[in-house]
Amino acid sequence: NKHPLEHIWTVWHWENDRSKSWGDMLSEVTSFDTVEDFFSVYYFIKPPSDLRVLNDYMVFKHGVRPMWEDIANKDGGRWIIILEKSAKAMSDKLWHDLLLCCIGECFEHSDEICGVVINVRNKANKLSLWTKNSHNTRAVLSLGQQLKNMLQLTDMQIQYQLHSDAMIQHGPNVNTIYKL
Ligand code: M7G
Repeated sequence: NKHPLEHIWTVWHWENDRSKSWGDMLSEVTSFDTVEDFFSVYYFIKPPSDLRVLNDYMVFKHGVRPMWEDIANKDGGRWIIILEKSAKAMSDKLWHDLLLCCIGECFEHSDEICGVVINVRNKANKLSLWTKNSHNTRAVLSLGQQLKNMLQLTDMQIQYQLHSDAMIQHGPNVNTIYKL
């Protein structure tokens, strides 16, 4: 017997292709709802350190598309962890740990979690935890603190940004509303 998870999770992959719009670069890979199926997917896909630049993985609760526009995300935001490229193993480890914390429902306020994203980029990778309602300050700050504790990010600063700001501001200029 497989061990059921609280939620069904869907894995998405995004790969840059200049001929397409952002949404068309996104593809749904698979879904899982047991611990065993999670690990089959996890070991089947490449670790973030083997992905080419301008690739992303997204793992979201079933029914939530990994985009700002989804009804579950539109009033939300994300906690972002910047991962230096020099620390390759770090990206893989934190990606693994954050996934396990999410699918294993280790977080308090886990109902506020929409999903997890890793962006592989030239200068640095970005790992983020997407939350549903940015006005739920208590849950947002609690999730940020738990993220720091569970992933042992004592020396690293994490930042919370609103998707509504990311939609209109770009790249490094997106407003940060909380830092921990
Ligand atoms: P990014 O991939 O989140 O980060 O956003 P990056 O700047 O480190 O590459 C890059 C660009 O992708 C944005 O400026 C948008 O044009 C597009 N994009 C990213 N996301 C997450 C979305 C989204 O959810 N919806 C839409 N429409 N575009 C997005």
